Amino acid sequence: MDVAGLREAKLAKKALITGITGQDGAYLSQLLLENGYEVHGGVRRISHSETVRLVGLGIDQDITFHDFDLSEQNSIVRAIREGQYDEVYNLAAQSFVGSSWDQPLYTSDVNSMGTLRILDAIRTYSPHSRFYQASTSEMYGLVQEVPQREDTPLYPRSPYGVAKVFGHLMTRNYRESFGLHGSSGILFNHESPLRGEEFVTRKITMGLARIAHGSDRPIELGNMDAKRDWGYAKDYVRGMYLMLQQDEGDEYVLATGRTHTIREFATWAAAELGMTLAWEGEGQDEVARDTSSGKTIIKVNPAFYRPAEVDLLVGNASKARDKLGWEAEVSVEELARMMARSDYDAAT
Ligand code: NAP
Ligand code: F7E
Repeated sequence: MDVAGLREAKLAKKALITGITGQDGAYLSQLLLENGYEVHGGVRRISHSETVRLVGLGIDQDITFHDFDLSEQNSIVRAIREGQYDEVYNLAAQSFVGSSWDQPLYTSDVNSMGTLRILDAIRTYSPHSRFYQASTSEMYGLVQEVPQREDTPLYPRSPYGVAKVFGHLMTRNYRESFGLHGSSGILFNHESPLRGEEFVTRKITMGLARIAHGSDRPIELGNMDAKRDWGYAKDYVRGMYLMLQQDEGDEYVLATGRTHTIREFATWAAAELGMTLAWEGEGQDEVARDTSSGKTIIKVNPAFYRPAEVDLLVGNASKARDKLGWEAEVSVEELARMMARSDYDAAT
């Protein structure tokens, strides 16, 4: 039976996605709709992005939206009790690590207690629902092992990371205590043209697009020595979906297994727009210039330094490969070029 037939015969699976207005929410919605799901999304009244990403993918009309806030117990209970979903994907979060030092209480409430509110609503009102928790490589923080695997000790370095550890362990606890089908995806950084503009990759590609269109204003960045394992968000939402199709809930790392500096990412993205970056100087004096125009493209602004850094992340996704058949398909260089091209085209 095709997707339309499934929906008409009311045989389609029903999923709730929290954080549906975000990057991953948009791509996961698209994937679930392609697989014949009835997709519901939790949206807060004060949404930053509203449905702009879903409109961009042309799928906003195919989704049922509900008022939903992770800090509001009633909205969660109502959604879970009335929805009786087959699958619940908890992607909502205060997801920007940098802001988590300025808003530690809010970040903790939303990212940790918000997760517990959903878990407990599922346990009480809809125990058949399968649950996905958006865990993160930020939980490894000051890394205790390289590369990081599911059983690598956790050492978060930000209020964001600490709060996500709570959600991660609570998901494990509800699985072990109450037999809930709960899975945590420990996802390493994943990006796309839909990435939030405050994250370093998108900040770079939007800045490069602006410069390629004639601006003389350099991009200002903080710590450029950090190394990240960057993949493509569309690959990663496929991994989330696969986790909930398994017989049992579990924990899985999703990563590419390669790590790169911010300089490398910027150099690839700039090349896509015809710029060749040469890096000069050190620390706060470091700059990147375009060798043909001589223009300064990137410079350091210490205002973007963080109180504590995560210097190196690189994941080992062999469990996801062996058990889910999952692998990252898009390389970081392709990703950097894709994002730069998308931002350049959008700015014309
Ligand atoms: P994102 O683009 O920042 O989206 C976050 C979503 O959470 C948005 O839809 C936002 O809604 C929603 N949200 C924020 N506060 C909320 C609240 N109090 N109640 C309900 N919804 C709320 O994040 P993403 O990159 O798609 O990431 C998805 C999830 O994966 C997040 O939990 C993130 O922490 C986690 N994660 C991301 C990465 C990554 O590299 N992208 C890696 C590991 C884990 P508004 O539109 O209202 O702002
Ligand atoms: O920073 C450095 C910054 O903000 C990456 C979230 O999706 O992935 C994301 O968190 C690195 C850091 O991502 C700037 O100090 C330098 O070392 O792009 P980011 P993140 O902090 O890794 C994880 C896995 C998540 O779970 C999170 O939700 O880049 N950096 N200069 C900068 N970062 C930003 N944002 N802006 C700068 O100007």
